[in-house]
Amino acid sequence: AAEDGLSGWLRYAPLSCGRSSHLSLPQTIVALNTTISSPVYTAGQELQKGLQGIFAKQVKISDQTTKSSSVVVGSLAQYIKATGNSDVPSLEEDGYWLSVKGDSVQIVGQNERGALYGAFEYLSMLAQGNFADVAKVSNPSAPIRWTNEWDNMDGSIERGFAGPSIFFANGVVVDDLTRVAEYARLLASIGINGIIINNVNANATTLSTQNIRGLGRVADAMRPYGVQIGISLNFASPQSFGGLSTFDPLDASVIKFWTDITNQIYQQVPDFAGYLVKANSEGQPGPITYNRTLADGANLFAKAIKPHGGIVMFRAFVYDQLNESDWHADRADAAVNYFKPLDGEFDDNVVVQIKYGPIDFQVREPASPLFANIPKTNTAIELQVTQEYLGQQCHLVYLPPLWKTVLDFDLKVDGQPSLVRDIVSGERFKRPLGGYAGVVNVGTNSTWLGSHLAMSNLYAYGRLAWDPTSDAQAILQDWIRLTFGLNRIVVDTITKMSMDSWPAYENYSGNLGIQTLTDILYTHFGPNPASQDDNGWGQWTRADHNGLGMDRTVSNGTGFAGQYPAEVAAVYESLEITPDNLLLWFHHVPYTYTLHEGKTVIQHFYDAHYSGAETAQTFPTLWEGLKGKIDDQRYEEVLFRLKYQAGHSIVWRDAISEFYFNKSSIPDQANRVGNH
Ligand code: GCW
Repeated sequence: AAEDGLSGWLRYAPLSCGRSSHLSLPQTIVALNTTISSPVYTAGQELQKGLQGIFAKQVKISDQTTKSSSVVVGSLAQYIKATGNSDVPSLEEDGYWLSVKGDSVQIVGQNERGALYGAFEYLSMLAQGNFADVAKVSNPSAPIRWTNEWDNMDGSIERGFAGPSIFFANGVVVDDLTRVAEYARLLASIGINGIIINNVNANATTLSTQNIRGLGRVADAMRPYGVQIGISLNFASPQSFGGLSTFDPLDASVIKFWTDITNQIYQQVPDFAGYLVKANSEGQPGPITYNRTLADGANLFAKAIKPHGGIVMFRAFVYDQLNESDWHADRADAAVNYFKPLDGEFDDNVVVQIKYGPIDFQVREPASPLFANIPKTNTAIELQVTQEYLGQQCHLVYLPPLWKTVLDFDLKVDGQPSLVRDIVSGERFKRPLGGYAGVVNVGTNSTWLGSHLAMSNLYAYGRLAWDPTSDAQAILQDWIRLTFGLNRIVVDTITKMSMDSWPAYENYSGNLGIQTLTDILYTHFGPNPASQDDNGWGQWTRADHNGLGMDRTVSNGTGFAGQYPAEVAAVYESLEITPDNLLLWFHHVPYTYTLHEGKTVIQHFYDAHYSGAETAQTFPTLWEGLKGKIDDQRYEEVLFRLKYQAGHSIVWRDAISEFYFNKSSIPDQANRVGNH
């Protein structure tokens, strides 16, 4: 059963008989590339494994096309060569065409990676008991669909909740890369094409000769799945690691250092994807040390890597410590202040990687206004699969509904429709590059993320990066069927819990846009509303005896609302029309302020906390309805976590309610708070 965890949603569990008995399945698998590390070869193996697992049917693999009853998989070029048939719809990079007519199946990728994606799609249909004929083209929304792993060279993982690294231990790349290949398999099955394998708080020793050779081995393990690797860089490496006297990005010796390192990497990893850089942020070194701009810093790497075809993901998460006594100071302003003046100065192989909200992966944030402010720059959105502020995998929180509040948000740049998802795809501003970075932080735990149910977030991350218009619940249900089987009660129960989970977490943590209210100083886990204020981190709530919230208006506050295009800014500037769920993000109001929903702010806090905790109480009971309908091991492991969540939600409820009762001295109309 431990294997069940490792294979995630790629279990290929047997279908109950009735469903497939009359089915005619392909008799042969024709994989149009026999080279062992090629994605098309992998696709052939995967199809064989899938047909064996789902239908107990042994199917031969051949490289010769046959006339009938076969599944043919290959790139467009291989397909045309082998069949002479060029009648395939046009495809974009990494896209595929899937044609199923009974036992005659064609899977043609624009490239080999696309062919593998098509094979996974076909297997996903079969595993879900979907035997319909189809003829469909599927293209990704954006070229960059990467994960970021915050793995340290010593094997620990920053904000990782599933044990130590699968990549590194004791300062070097591990010897046994079995788990790395298995991870690549999962990633490929959801269309992920790149991975940054070390922490953005990067250690220069990743660049040692031994480790660069290690990168070669990691790339070899992931290449059969079409997953290209990249690394995070420490900006000061020329000095701290290379022994130079400087790391000034315009210095000739520094440029040579990075050019040499890049050449060494490409010798080991010819298809290396690129670099990720966190500079001048949270104590990390960067170009500003030398009075150079962030664009100078990004372009340093861009120029070194350009001849090899690589790209640079440059993080927009740059901010400074601030003084809370200044009512105009605002960390949320930082990204636009730093990056807007640089629009147009980044090389064309630089992508600015922007966290979804202006602060830091909170339970609710408005879309980062930076997406609207750098139209001459490639951008990507950074999402977090690892639940840093959202219960750290001890709580079930299905995240796509949260992500969609940002991806589907219309920033109305120049009065034109400007959905965030169309900005990061490159479409809105006609940019050549763009896409998605998801911080995942898988570990050696046999569930990958530390929790079986958390895997829906990883699955959905890939599916949304491929097609952000797809429905969060539909994606979830694909994942449930693939992971736990087709039983209707199982599907309905996990759907209900998951779809209820983010609203519940928001209810029992931070409401109305006040941020998560978790401890922000150390653990980022559990309630600690006081920790937001009285420090320089700038995640302030400004709660006092009369009211709370950050005044971010232009007229009276930090001016942040004015960073949005006019139509959006007008909404956030106005206390009257700001949506309730972002009220306290944009405005400082008394506890007695009446929301659109009719309650006061303080009563909403009380009610939401009781209602959120009540929802979490339903999870273990709902789950108990699945006993015997799924295997005991996963049943017990999930139940354990859901019980913890149910209890912890009460801790949250009481801590937050009492905190604001003590601040405000306003009684709860339902008499639940402050009565002990
Ligand atoms: O919120 C902070 C996290 C850090 C993280 C940082 C970042 C990797 O607490 O752990 O560092 O964000 O995103 O760079």
